[in-house]
Amino acid sequence: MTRLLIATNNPGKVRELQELLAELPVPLVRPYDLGITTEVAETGATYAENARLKAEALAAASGLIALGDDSGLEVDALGGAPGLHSARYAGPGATDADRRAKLIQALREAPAPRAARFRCVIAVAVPAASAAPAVHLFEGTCEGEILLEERGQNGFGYDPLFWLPDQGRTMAELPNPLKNRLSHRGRAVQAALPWLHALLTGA
Ligand code: ITT
Repeated sequence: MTRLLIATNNPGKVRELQELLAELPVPLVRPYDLGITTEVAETGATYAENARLKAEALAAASGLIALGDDSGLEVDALGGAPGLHSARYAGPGATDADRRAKLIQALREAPAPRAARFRCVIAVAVPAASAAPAVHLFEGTCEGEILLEERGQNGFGYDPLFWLPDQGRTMAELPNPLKNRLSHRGRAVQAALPWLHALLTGA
């Protein structure tokens, strides 16, 4: 049976993608489930290029349709940083908490509201017998502001600092289903779902 490989090693993304893709008619698998330990170097100049690199590498390693996610946080007062480098913002081996601490430090002098947005590009690579895999891209963004103190325990990454003015809460204070509806990743997956359904059902 066809399976869909979630081409990420980030446990927060895995959980959200499992929830967001639950309605698809095929089993979802992680690289870990297949014993695949491929580390993809994120050498692209855009989210789309990095998402494509992840999806293509994991489709090649598994022979399965693979869905890669590249995402990041862009803060206007920092000229769009950490952006494409959001995962590497506090250097190698750093934790989500280290990255949040660095962001608070960088914005210490910046007056509120500190406008920011999360971006996500999802790439789906479909292996082909005698050609390079076909890759399809879907995007989502979510606008907000950066707080200088953490609020909330849900989500992952920069969520406790990402304030949603319309909700009066941070992303880490939202229940999972609401984050999945409003977030950059939720929006990218919503854009991908009709196409994924058609692909996986042969419609
Ligand atoms: P993979 O490449 O294995 O998918 P990664 O963590 O390296 O995992 P990225 O290169 O896309 O993923 O880096 C995204 C960074 O932005 C990372 O530090 C995340 O914690 C953060 N991030 C992405 N989506 C987020 C979300 O929904 N909420 C909070 N932070 C998020």
